Amino acid sequence: MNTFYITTPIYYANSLPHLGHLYTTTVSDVVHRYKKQRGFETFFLTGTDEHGINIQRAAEDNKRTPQEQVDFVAGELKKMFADFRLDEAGGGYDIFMRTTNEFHYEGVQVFWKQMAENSTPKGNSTIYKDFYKAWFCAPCAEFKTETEYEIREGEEIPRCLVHEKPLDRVEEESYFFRLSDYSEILLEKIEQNENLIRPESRRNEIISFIKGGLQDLSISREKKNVSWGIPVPGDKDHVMYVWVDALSNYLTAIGFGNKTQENIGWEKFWQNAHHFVGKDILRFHTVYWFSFLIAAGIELPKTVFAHGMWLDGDGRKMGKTLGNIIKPQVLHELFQTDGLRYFLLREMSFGRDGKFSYENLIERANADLAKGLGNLSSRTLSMITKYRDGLVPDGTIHEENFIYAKRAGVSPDEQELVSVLESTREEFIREFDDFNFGSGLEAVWKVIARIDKTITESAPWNLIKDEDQEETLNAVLYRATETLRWLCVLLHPVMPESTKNIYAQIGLDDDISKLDPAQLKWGDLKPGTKIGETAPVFPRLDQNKIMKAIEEKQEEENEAAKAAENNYISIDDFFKVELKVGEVLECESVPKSEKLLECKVDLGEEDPRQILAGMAQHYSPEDMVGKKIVVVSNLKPRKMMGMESQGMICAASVGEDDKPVLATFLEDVPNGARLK
Ligand code: ME8
Repeated sequence: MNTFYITTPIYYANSLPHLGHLYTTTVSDVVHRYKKQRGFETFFLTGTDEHGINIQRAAEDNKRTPQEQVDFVAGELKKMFADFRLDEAGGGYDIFMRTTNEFHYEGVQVFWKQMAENSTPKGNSTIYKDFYKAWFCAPCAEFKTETEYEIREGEEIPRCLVHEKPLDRVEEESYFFRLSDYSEILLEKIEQNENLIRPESRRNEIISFIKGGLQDLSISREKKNVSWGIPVPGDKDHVMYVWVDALSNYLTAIGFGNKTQENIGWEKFWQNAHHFVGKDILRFHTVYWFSFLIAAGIELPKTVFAHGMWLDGDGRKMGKTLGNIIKPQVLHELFQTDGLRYFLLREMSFGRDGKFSYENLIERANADLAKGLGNLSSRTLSMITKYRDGLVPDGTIHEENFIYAKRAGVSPDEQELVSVLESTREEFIREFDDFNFGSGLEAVWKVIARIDKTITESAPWNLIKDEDQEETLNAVLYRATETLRWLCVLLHPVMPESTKNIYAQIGLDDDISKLDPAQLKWGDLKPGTKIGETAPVFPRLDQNKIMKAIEEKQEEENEAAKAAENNYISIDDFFKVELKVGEVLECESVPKSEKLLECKVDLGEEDPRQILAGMAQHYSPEDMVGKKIVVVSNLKPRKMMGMESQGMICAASVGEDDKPVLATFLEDVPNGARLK
């Protein structure tokens, strides 16, 4: 069986996912499902890029450890993928790769060693150690040359032209990859194979970049400066440059250099590997990645396809830097997943930039889906229910009835439609094989329009009244239903749920995800098939209502942002803290501790709680007993001096020595009452 390996970038675990991440993963998912239908043994990778200074800083900003930071973002991304059925359970990716996986550490080290052991095409050592002085942009994860930064008036530290943030000065020992020795071989490989880098315009950019001259690349950082990374083999003072670590994930995930993933069989998939990336990271995926692979003696992937960027209404790249992102949660709450998938593939020509607008999304969903495919499906199937007792009729028109068919504007020759469908299928396959999704879909929608037109013009609601038109009506209904079956198979990778739904409504129950469009045969829909229960598949979207909901969400967010700026918390945040009235039943000093008192506190629960309080210098155990106090009752239990504390007693902290003054009540209150 032929294999097909498709990858998305692994996304940085420093910030929350947005439409851009959803986009690349959705398109890859479509290709993955399409190739599966075509009979390929597929493997689909997505995941998170979890090392480097970027992540380390995000963790510091968020007061998390780096591990907590990457766990958090990986969790959010997985949730998003599950929402859009891009995860394993939804039939999507085969692996959610994380570069903090143990097996990745192993594999990358093997990869590094393999590069280091070989010499360059010019016979030099591939990796060497030197001293490095340069400006580094953490958000770009890239060293910057003079043309890539600016020094503003009155400032000494240059700023990156992309992010306009001050750069980091790096002056340290570093391992270098001898990239300058790879120009010729890179050009040769890229020029020989026009599919290696796509689209052509991007390929040309990379060719001129290489022709402009390549400089050796620093591929490590001193551990004392960047601690969150994978160690360089044999040198514990250095960690790998994050891009060496990140790019190698495409190999380690499928078993290169490690036992854990070995059974996937990396060589079998690697021989037909395709990387889908945004144009922002094409240079890394071609110039650097190709050179690393050549150095390690590993074949290049078959294609690196750089798609364009989603832009906001002002034509600016949507992303975390500008903060002008479209949130996947909003899309998930307000739109149907299949409608969004269709829009993403149809609206933006793969390889070019596209402007995102909710209005366009709504318009497409209404015009192409609700009124287009959805309407075709519901009108056809409901006519079968109404006029033919829910049984798909035989569509043959006998010669003696040709005359009636012609009179109704229906061609007696079924073959005309069959050949249109067959050539549409060829076109669709050609375009999808070539990753031109928009054109493939456009071809299909022409067929939808054609069938719609036949129905409207032949007016089955009139044909039913005319006995002579029985066969004409049967033909119209059969042809529409059989076409619908073809459309379901063709469109399945793009709209997996809705096509399954329509397919079941036609009354068919085979697994559509395994039907190869190339094998579709006209007539396989048997007359007499009992159609299933019919229901609308694509809802009509109310633009005003949706835009209002989006505005409201935006307002909520703005308010939350304002509150955060003022250090306010929301009422929901406050209610996360459970404050309760407690009564101290017993109290003792904790041996060997100057500060701690061990209290048994009644919170109105079955058993009193053991709570440790750092008050021994100001309250004696006798002072405490019998007091009504305020307790944080849902604080995670923690250990102090080897004893567990199951809550926290609230007190004001007064004066220079932070003297605790217990919070208590003027009136009698029952134990366990909640403070609000
Ligand atoms: O670059 N439009 O991660 P990243 C379309 N960790 N796609 C967009 C987009 C937009 N406006 N913004 C982002 C990294 N993307 C590295 C990759 S791979 C070994 C390491 C998508 O979180 C697009 O696929 O910055 C882009 O290339 C990727 O997100 C960048 O994700």
